[in-house]
Amino acid sequence: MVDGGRLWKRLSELAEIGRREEGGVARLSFTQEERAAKDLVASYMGEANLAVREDAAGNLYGRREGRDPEAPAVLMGSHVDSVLNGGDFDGPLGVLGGIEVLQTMDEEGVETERPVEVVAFTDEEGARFSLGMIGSRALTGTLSPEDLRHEDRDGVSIERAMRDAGLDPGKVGEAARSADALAAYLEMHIEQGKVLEGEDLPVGVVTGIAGPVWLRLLFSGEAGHAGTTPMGARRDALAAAAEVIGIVESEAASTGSTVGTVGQIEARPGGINIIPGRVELSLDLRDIDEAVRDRAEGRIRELAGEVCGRRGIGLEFEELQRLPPAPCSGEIGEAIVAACEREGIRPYPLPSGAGHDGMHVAGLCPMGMIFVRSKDGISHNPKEWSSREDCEAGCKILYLTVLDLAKRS
Ligand code: HGY
Ligand code: MN
Ligand code: MN
Repeated sequence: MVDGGRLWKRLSELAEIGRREEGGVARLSFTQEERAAKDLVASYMGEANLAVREDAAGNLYGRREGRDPEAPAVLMGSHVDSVLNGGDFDGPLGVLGGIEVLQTMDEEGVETERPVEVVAFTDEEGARFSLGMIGSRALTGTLSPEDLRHEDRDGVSIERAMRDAGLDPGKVGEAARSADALAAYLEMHIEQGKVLEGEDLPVGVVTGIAGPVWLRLLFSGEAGHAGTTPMGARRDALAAAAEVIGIVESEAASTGSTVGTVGQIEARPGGINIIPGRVELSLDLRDIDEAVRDRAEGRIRELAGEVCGRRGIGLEFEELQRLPPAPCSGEIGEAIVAACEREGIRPYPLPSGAGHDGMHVAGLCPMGMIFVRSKDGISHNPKEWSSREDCEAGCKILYLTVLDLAKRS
């Protein structure tokens, strides 16, 4: 069965790539840290006797053949890029867990009908270019030329970053695979919430993934002298933005299921004695129910327009990404439930508030996810942590589920 010690050792090794003083990790896409992480993962894939390849989008695959090399493959995956100061488990657990499953199969001489693969997707987080899931978009043939024009804070586009990383952005189409290449996609991931901890369960069965809308709000007022401009004569872009941030929080909270976050804010010119003339905000709005999310978005747009109208502030919305919620496959969910029951773990279904590559892969083949308990539900934070026992439990469920799916003809 899977070797939890080897999985834990590899998690610890990978976590040191991109380690920051504050204790978190920073492995942004198409940086040397992500490259180093993929090189280390490729070495683990070699130790598992997998056929290793990297596609035109930088997705790193390891493949183990089954009896029928033409059969659609069972694919496991996740990512090794991180957010700006992220934790050790978000992404790596799914990639290293998949390698552990395949290495165990190899060591135990397990024969499957289907080929089984594991992939480390390029740029799941979107931390650098505010797009995200670049690798799984490429896999599903949905990465567009305008997507590649997204820029990071230094004005470097995805296109340029790919070239600097030795990739040819004009060839990302070659990373696309057809629907008959894959039979199922399965991702093990940390829950990044508190539900499993509340249920005192090590793992859970994901029912669906909430759909995110990412927007950029641009407020334009008038820069002015902080000392000589009466309060009634200002067009303060930051004061308007502050009101809108409060609206985001109250409108999201009002539905009972929507989450709304303003994670980035930039005020210009940024002087202590200058009334801000321009402000840029990010908005991340999500719900497992698309209609509820879109109604909340409509209210936020309407109320923000009223605030800015009253204050004489210009307001523009720029859409960065919009994804529908992605339901998980019932058939794969049943296979995960059967694996939990076999391991004596109460099967517990729960939705994912976080986005994952499976949202895109679900467009190609049935998709399923296994969650592993997160301590205090913390993630995207150096304090992100899951126990070795829970990581091993999740990997056992992944192994049994993949074995079930891969033995089917
Ligand atoms: O943003 C997310 O939900 C994921 O962590 N990329
Ligand atoms: Mn993740
Ligand atoms: Mn994440």
